[in-house]
Amino acid sequence: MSLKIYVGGKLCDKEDAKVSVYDHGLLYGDGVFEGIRSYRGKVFRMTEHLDRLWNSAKAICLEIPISRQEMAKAIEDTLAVNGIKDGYIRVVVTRGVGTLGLDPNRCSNPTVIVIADKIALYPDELYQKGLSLVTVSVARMPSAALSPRIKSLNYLNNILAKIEGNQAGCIEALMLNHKGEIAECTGDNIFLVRQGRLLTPPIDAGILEGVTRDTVIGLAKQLGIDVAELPLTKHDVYIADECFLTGTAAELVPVVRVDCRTIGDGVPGPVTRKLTAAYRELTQKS
Ligand code: PXG
Repeated sequence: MSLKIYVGGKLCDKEDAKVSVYDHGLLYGDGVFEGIRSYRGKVFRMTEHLDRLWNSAKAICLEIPISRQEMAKAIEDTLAVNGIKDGYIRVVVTRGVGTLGLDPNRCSNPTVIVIADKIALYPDELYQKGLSLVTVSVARMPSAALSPRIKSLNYLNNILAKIEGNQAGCIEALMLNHKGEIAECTGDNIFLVRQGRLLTPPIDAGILEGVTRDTVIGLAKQLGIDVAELPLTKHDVYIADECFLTGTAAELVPVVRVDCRTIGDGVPGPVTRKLTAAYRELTQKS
């Protein structure tokens, strides 16, 4: 049976789920999106993802044509009709069909799309052994140009960094901000552990406010782990005892090498393992 996709209020077959070539989401990357997980048939952190989607839309003056309740229902219906329990949900709101000019005022209706699919997980080996990162020359977009807090359809900044990372043989790449501080990876936030303390760049380092990041900070506090959001440099990464990444799809992934330096003992550390276990428990019970 073909996957059903929600497009503009209707569930249609995957083969028929199409947008116009005049949609400004395609022509200019003008739109916003979310990547959400469901565990055991329940959407994880629905409110937080919808809040971020609405905030991203507000920042680009895009009015989402349905209510939050309707969006939540569209997500739940799309999961249910496809019989997906543990899955990945992509919500996209584009500016809609317009003319060939940039002007969003020439677009009629924003298009709402909900895709629910199986989740493509990183191989289990990566969670056991940890991954290698490389710092790339592509800087994260400065907020004065385009705020990284907006989860927009324009991901070329991250894609260029990903390409550079791939060329260096890494599946994730570490991006710095225009000041040379640690920002985030192309699709994940970064955490360090130093002397038992959890460190992560603050939002004003120019990063996406990751939902997983927030969840992990909350879990760490519950577990009595000291957390600080501080400007960090590459040097802080190199001398960290532990390093891991967070993201909706990846959850927590240990990092054991950065720029050919071994991080800590070169294996996933105790704080990373403890937080990973706590995160998995939370996804299974909430
Ligand atoms: N930083 C960036 C730049 C991201 O795009 C995260 C951090 C992690 O945020 P969450 O809320 O997921 O904890 C993201 C989000 C994918 C995919 O298909 C993932 C993201 C973006 C685009 C695609 O895996 N990650």
